[in-house]
Amino acid sequence: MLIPKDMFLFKTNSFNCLKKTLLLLSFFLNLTACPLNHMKVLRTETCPSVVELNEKTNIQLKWLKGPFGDPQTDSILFLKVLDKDKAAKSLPLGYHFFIQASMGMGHGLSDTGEFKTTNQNEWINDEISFYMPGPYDIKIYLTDENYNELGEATWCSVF
Ligand SMILES: [Cu+2]
Repeated sequence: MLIPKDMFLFKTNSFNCLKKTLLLLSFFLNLTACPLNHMKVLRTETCPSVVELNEKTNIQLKWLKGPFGDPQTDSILFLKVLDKDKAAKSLPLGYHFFIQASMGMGHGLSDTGEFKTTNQNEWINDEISFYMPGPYDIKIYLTDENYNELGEATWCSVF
């Protein structure tokens, strides 16, 4: 079973990041409403470059295309798996990444696509599509071969 524990908790690991987050929070709070608990979700207009999934795993993130707020246009997300010291590492065969996104008005993604890998280190999902532009809480999570959740990261993104 997939249990989205700590689903909305984003782990900030530096004071600067926290400061930036709070600044952005206060600036955008009344302009755009992100759906979830504002104090726990990193607010950024762009995707963070590295997020922590669990105590042993970070992932480097990069949108190769998008994100586009248009269900007709696929967005492409690249992931690279890093260890706790941010050095590249490979995951066991059978592990999977998934993406979820939610908007305050109560909908998710138009298409979650599928993360694919050939080396268990770099993954790409070229079929992600969003229904519309605006503020989203975006979550990436990792499971083992039996779909037990092993870690996750959530951030808020406005596009
Ligand atoms: Cu919407």
